[in-house]
Amino acid sequence: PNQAQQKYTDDWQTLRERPYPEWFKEAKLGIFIHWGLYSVPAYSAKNSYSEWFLKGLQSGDSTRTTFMKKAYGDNFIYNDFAPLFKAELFDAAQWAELFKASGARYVVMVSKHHDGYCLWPSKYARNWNSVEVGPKRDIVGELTHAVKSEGLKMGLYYSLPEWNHPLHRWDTDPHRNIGNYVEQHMIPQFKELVSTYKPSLIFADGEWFNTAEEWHSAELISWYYNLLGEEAVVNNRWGSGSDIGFLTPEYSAGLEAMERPWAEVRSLSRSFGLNRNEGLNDYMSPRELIHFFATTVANGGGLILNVGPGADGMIPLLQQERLLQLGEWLKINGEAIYGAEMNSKTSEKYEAKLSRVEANISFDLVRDTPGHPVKEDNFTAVWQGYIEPEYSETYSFSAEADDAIKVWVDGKLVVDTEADNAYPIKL
Ligand code: FUL
Repeated sequence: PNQAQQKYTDDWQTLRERPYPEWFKEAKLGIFIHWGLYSVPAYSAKNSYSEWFLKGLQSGDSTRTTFMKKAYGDNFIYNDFAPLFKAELFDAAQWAELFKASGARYVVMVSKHHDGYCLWPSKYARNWNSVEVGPKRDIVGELTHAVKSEGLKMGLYYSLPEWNHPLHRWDTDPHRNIGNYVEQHMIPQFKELVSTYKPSLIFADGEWFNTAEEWHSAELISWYYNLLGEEAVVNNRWGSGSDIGFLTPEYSAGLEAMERPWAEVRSLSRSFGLNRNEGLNDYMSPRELIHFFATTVANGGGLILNVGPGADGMIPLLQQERLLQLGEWLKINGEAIYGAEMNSKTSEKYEAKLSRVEANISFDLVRDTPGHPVKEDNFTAVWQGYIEPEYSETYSFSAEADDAIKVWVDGKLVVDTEADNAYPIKL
């Protein structure tokens, strides 16, 4: 390896100071994919993660165990899902085309979730990977190729721990010494994955119970940075003490400016893996999705919006539709979204844009507390300035899913989301 490739060592300070790549800061929207053996039962209680199906069986969660018996019989075990995960409709090019049309600039695929099943032919997961059992295809490879062909960046999610690995049964004893597991299994597997597919982004996960030191995180991150160069970016889930990478709030109740680049992670519903126990009402409406996305960007962040395909490889049509709706919105509003400064406070951003405006503009946000719609003064603002004829601009600001937005120009109500459901807000 030449000197450039050796630029980083496991010194945390240098790793933390490394700049975030421009592509990531500008991207704003990424697509997460949770797809694996858990997509076969695709079932859990509402408000719980279907990709935690194995964990549910291990801990005797009644929704999952009851469903398992009812649908598959008494002697069926989690491993029996592998041959049923056929991916017969999986078309990587179609997925990539959809992701591109959503306006996303990158994709993050779960390459291995906490159940340890790999979507690439890992030699460290014999008979527990998608080439040997299940689809008989290299899913990570196919999707990486298709996503790059669409001009998007490809990222990979990788679960550091596994619930059922013989060297470290995370389900029963998470706090045990994880040294053997990490050194003999996780590090070689991580390096196999990353050196084969060279993802532009790594989303580590499952770090909760152990320190960055125990996970050898600095070693892995520096190795990755040296391999990929400037475009590489990592998230923040590398164990206590790591304090590195873009922040990844998950199903946040309130979004706000943060001290580092960040991306909210969530799906359109309450589960990342497909949960067939959810109904239409559990999914965000197009309006909620757009509000939510605009809020993340207005607060200096981004969104990694998840899809949960079925075991056959089809992305549910409702999810496809939402992605396309967001894409349509971004076609018009993208200018105000992509490249918006990260971490700036909402108000600062408005001021910058509105300095070119000639009109009295006031935004009112009406928070719809059940039964008592209240106007929140916090969110009301009036600007005066000078505007060109034909001037049009798009704004994003903090709002919650049920809020109503009204915009007045020179005292005239021009947008009322309650009344006309209008997107984008154009003046
Ligand atoms: C969490 C995981 O436990 C969830 O299953 C999901 O993968 C989410 C993105 O990260 O921590």
